[in-house]
Amino acid sequence: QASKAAVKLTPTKEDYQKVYNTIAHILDEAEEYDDGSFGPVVVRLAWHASGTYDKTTGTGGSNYATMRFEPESLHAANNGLHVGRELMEKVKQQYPWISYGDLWTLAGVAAIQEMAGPKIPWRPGRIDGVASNVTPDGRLPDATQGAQHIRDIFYRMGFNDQEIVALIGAHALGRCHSDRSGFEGPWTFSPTTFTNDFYKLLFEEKWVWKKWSGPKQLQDKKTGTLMMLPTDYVLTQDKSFKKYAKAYADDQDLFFKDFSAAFAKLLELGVPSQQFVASEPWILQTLEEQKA
Ligand code: CCH
Repeated sequence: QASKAAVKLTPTKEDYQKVYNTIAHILDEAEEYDDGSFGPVVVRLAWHASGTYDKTTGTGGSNYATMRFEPESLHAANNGLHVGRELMEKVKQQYPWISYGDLWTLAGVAAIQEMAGPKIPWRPGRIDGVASNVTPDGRLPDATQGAQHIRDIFYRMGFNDQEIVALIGAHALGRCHSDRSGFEGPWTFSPTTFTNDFYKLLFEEKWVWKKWSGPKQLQDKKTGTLMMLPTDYVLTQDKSFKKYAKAYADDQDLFFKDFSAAFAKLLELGVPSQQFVASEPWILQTLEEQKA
């Protein structure tokens, strides 16, 4: 009995690749959901699980997966993420040895890679915390605000302007839901494919304020079907942010490289390095690559 448990105490890279594969298949079982993929909501789960990090106190981040607990699960910023958490519960049942923090961040990696994004280096080592580890409300960005707020929030995590702009490019994926955040609509025409279209559209389209009773958001003048949050639009207005946003609009390879580095860093925030099983992060393979 003891030896059986010991086997699963040291899962290998191959074991995590199996979890990745299970997640990748589940992301696609979404015929009735949004744009046909759970990928975007799972990327958001990984981000909100990690983005609570505060470098000054060393609290928050993906280590303890505290979004499982109230009140963090009920924080307004996390509205709708129960969809992602419930999906991951199915995976957890199949691989009970994985920690929630590892599971959610690995799901973010699988979602980005399976939606044709860059490879995201990742390694396991997060442990499950308890309810008293939950972080206070207000650590995640508020989309109604401006450049100062974005800097306050992301500098607190230890990111610079370039990394901030790269990370927000994840808004190439998914959409806003009026019953979750109050905002409505997708940022791009291909919300289940990872591209640099978010930046291209920011600069190429003319953006006007949407006339509606909901929160202030922008819509593209031409079709009226795409949206930008006030915080997204700031990337074209703030001089330092604009420099990077323009560079990513012009060069998808540069965006992929910088997004990969910043997202990998985000997913490890708050995890004590001695907890990591491997000295260097791993590159896991896409389903497509494994067929070859
Ligand atoms: Fe985001 N995001 N995000 N975001 N986000 C929303 C949806 C997604 C902000 C606000 C919102 C990042 C940064 C920011 C995703 C990934 C990232 C929504 C709509 C709001 C509001 C939620 C809803 O209604 O369902 C703000 C503000 C910032 C920073 O200033 C970063 C960083 C990432 C990841 C690296 C993804 C993906 C979505 C789509 C989710 C879905 O369900 O389709």
